[in-house]
Amino acid sequence: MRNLKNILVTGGAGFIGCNFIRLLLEQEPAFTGRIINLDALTYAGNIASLADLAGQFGGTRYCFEHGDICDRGFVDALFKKYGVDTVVHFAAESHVDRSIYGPETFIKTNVMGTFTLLDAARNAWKQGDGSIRDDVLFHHISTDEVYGSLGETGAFSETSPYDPRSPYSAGKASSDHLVMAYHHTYGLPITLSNCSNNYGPYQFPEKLIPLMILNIVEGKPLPVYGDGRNIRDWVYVEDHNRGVWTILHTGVTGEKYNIGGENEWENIRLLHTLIDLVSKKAGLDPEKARGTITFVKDRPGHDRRYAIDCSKIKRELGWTRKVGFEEGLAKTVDWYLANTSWVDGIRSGEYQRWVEQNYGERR
Ligand code: NAD
Ligand code: TDX
Repeated sequence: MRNLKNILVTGGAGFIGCNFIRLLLEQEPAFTGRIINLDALTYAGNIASLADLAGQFGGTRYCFEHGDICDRGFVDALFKKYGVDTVVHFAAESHVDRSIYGPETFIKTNVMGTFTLLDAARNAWKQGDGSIRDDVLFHHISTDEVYGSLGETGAFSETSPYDPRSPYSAGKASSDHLVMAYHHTYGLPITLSNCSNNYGPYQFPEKLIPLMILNIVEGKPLPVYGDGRNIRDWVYVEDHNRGVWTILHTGVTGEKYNIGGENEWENIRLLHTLIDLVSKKAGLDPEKARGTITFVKDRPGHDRRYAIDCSKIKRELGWTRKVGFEEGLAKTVDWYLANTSWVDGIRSGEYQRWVEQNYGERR
């Protein structure tokens, strides 16, 4: 069992990262250490997602550092300033459509940013004899998309070959290889997890589930790519983060673990389920919403099906999912219906203006 004291969480202002920080500070009494949240506050980062926690734990158990993971001097200084012994690396450009429109940022952040963090960790954790401390850990968060696209049957296991097909997944695949290379070449203590599609509170409303929830409420068109029969394996964000926490504690150094929901849905079927749920909760007519479903041009290189075989983490580390899809979707819809100011802040540009006034235009 590792004893984690000073955890550098990168991308902690994003969807999964902010839920991870909440999980540790609010729900894990076993965690008594400190979290340093390093985030560049790109369009996807929202420090408002953690405003209440900053008030409660700020300065002692939670610190926010605004900066770029590609900035080596800045990252080196953070390792020194906080005596970082653990890195949980969420920071990334994460939206496949944006990677098709503009791949360069994806390569910078996802590949060069990961390299910069790995090399800074190697340097900070090096001992006098050149070896690396064994009481430290670099955990890398990755995705099922590195494995490519499945046919009608089968699931990705940890030994499935890598076959990324978008600039996003190619960058994530490169970062996974760098993490493994730093372990094998330099002895950096690492663990790695590849997770399927997450859903839950605080997800930026460009991703399928929050986008559809908000568009249903607002009576806007519901854009379905291609024939709508692509399949994703959905896991509630808290279950993913519990898996990460389990790996941090008990995962074997040098190993990778798949995390998934064992919960496959065709996009179009999921959309009909969301229409029923949102309409019921918001008092809307589901048939009217169904009339706004719009089949649009397909995403180039659109992966047909993802499914994760997560038997390794279940068998070896005892992780299991706690939140069923019906419960998770209901919680998610409730959260978006209740937190309209969080959504409005993003959509109105007000939040971005606030970031620029308070933090300057770093990126
Ligand atoms: P997100 O886009 O919501 O958040 C990413 C965060 O990283 C943001 O806060 C952003 O400001 C920050 N960031 C981006 N570039 C940065 C940089 N150069 N320096 C510092 N911070 C930077 O993403 P997410 O959905 O929370 O995903 C988090 C991680 O999980 C990513 O590595 C992603 O590949 C992986 N992942 C996501 C999913 C999913 O379904 N969302 C599934 C599997 C894996
Ligand atoms: O408007 C839409 N219409 C649509 O049909 C959007 C935004 C998406 N889709 C489809 C594309 C996918 O088949 O829905 C599916 C899910 O799309 P996204 O939410 O963009 O997720 P995906 O491309 O599957 O990638 C996600 O899961 C793996 C995350 O964004 C990644 O960061 C993660 O690694």
